[in-house]
Amino acid sequence: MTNVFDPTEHPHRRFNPLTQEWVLVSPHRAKRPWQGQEEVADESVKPAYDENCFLCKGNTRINGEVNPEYTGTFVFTNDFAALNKETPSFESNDPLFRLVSEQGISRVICFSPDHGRSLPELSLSEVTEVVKTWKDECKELSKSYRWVQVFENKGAVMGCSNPHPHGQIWAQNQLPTLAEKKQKAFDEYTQKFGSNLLADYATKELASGERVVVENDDWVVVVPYWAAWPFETLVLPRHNISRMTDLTKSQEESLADIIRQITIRYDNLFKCSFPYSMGWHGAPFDGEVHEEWTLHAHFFPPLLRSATVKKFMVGYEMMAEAQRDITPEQAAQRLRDLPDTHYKNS
Ligand code: H2U
Repeated sequence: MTNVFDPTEHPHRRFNPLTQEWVLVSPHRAKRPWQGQEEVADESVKPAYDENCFLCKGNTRINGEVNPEYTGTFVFTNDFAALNKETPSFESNDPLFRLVSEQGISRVICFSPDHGRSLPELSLSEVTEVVKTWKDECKELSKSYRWVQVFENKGAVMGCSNPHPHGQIWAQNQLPTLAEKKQKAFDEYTQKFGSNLLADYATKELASGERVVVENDDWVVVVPYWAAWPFETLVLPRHNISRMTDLTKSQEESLADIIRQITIRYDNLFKCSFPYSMGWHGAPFDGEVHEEWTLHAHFFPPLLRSATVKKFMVGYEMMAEAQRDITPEQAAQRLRDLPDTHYKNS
């Protein structure tokens, strides 16, 4: 080992200013020889309709309700909702046994009636409709709830119970833990530097280009400097937008474009339907302006080396802090170099 620090070679920790947590980066470990399996591309064509799917149009859900013959997106209240608007108020403040009851609502959003095509396989206008539906849901739910969490779990490895393209929308009164952490981080940054943390970050990433994967006029996708998952990305606006409800018509379409660009590259990486958890964070709906907030999305994909070899957040991660081998810069380069056409269409 030389005496001159080389971030592409030497172990180091990087700071995540959003969660205010550190991640250990061990770049030299990515150079280990790989003798695991190399997989063949998944070229399977999934049927557009599955009679056993609870989310397909015209099918009966578990609670006996029949889905309409929908043609675009379709939103319904989760039949096994994690939150309920009728929950009675209650609070217990014993410092070791704190509890506070929560009111809310959980909805499911089907992205398309087509059972077999996920976001990267939908057209630009179909993904634009998904974005519009997210915005409409946020608009409606923000009248009653302070926090609206839009997210998608994709792939069985991420706990997704059904391959039909869908996501979820949960709304609640209290800020969940991660939202609260970000509020604190954004407040502290704005107080200290007089500007917006993620707007400053986007400007610096665009100037360097090192971690940029894709960009268009309104959005940029980067592998964040502090990424914990091997191919984690962060979607950021290039202009100030603090909430999903602020999107203009043209920003809805440019967002759909950037979502297609990143998810197509994800599928192309290991030539499979790339699993991830994705979700949106924007300013709380509390009547305040929140200039410290920037709307953004995280993609957290679990895969490391192939369609089946995933990164495990286990021993050291559970006991100490997140750790990664391939650097964020290497991950960005790999994603950036992939074709922008879905491998099934090329
Ligand atoms: P996930 O696969 O991402 O868990 O989302 C599917 C959701 O759909 C899940 O939360 C709901 C499940 O509760 N669901 C219904 O509400 N009704 C059904 O008939 C099947 C599944």
